[in-house]
Amino acid sequence: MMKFPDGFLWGAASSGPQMEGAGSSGGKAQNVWDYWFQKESVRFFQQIGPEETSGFYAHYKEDIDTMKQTGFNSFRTSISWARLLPDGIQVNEEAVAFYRDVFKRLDESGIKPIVNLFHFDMPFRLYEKGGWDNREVVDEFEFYAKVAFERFGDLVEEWVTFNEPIVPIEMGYLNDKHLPGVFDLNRAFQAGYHTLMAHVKAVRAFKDRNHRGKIGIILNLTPSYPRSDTPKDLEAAMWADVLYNRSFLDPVVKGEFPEELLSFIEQEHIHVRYFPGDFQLLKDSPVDFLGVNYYQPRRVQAGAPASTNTLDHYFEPYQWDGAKMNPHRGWEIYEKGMYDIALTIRDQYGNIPWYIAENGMGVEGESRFRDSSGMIQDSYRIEFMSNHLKWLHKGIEEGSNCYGYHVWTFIDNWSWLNEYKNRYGLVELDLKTGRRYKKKSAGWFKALAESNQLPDLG
Ligand code: BGP
Repeated sequence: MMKFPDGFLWGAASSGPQMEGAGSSGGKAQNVWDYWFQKESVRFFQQIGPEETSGFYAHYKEDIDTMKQTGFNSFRTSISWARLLPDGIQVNEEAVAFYRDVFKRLDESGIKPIVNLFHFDMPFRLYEKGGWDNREVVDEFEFYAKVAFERFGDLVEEWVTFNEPIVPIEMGYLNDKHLPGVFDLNRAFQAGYHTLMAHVKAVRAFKDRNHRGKIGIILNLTPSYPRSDTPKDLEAAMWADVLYNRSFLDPVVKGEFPEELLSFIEQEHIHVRYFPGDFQLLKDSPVDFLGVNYYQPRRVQAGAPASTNTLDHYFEPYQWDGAKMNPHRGWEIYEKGMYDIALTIRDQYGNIPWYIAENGMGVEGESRFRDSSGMIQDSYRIEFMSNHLKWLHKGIEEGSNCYGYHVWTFIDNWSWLNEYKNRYGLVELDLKTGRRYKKKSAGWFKALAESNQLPDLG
């Protein structure tokens, strides 16, 4: 019997920009995604823009009922900064009323809301000022966080500052998958540093005002596995780990930067502007808990010295022969990675309380798996979750302090540049009608959540 600890959190994660819709109503201002779609819709899969989400803004009552029927005892979403503070000064009371009703209904349904403040959705007016490049945005974020704590603090006990703070940096400053879409290592570090300071200021504001509940952050941790045990490959894995995991993990949990990161900054002649007092603030503001998004590992080998891409000098990806792939997303499925994360947190991060904040499988063309009743038989998704949970369970048995598992996602939702190409939901969204239909995995998840133990594959 794979029983999970009492009170284990079962549920799903989503985000405001990916599920709310109503992008230009309810008083919401534009965020970067609204702006980018308006400017360059060809970049978006099948040119489906951020207005075409699952429409939680209009459907939240029925969606919360469906969550309850699926056995959820918790659900994570994010507040839209551009909806709550359209001009950065005046609070949008329509947004307050909407979020308050959502959080209240969740609570009345026995579903703990876990509320995140930033999920890749920089308000456009701040993007115009330079976004995370600009230190002023740190103060704007602190103000936004304070407004959120004050307006919703009586209904929310679990707060998250950022979801995957490294993603907008990696995708926007070392890639062109988020705006601004440049390759600039110095700007990447500056923007990353400001993101971290925004997190720290929000944690401080929360603690200084003695708000009830806890505050944490959600990081996408990708364990780095070297191609071989040669010193060069081991060093490559170390760099990948330092840059992509420890760059945020160490400061938010331990209050300090990894030494290797500091030597990287020196080696690469990166100049990060900081304020006196920043480092003390960082030291004084560790998180109460950690959310971990786990989808795939990172397989690395020594980099090619002649490469033109700066980071490739340090490590390069390689395709492991034994890899099991999710061909739709192009991501490797490596369930044991979840166990490795569990032990790393136990042994190297003081066994801080943590939970799996996202894990899931995006699949293209799910309609072909419909049975005669019309239900999508997503047995592959059940197998995916089940195999990960077995490894997570082993990590918990061995003492890792994990208290929950959230699947990505509840209802198929809109996804950045991929839109509805890969579907992740336990519940299918009919894009034309907006209607929702449970997939087979929703029934399996209900059995899992209600029994607090791993059911048969079904
Ligand atoms: C995570 C993000 C989510 C979600 C998920 C699936 O990194 O936090 O917002 O999108 O990945 O990825 P994708 O939608 O790109 O397939």
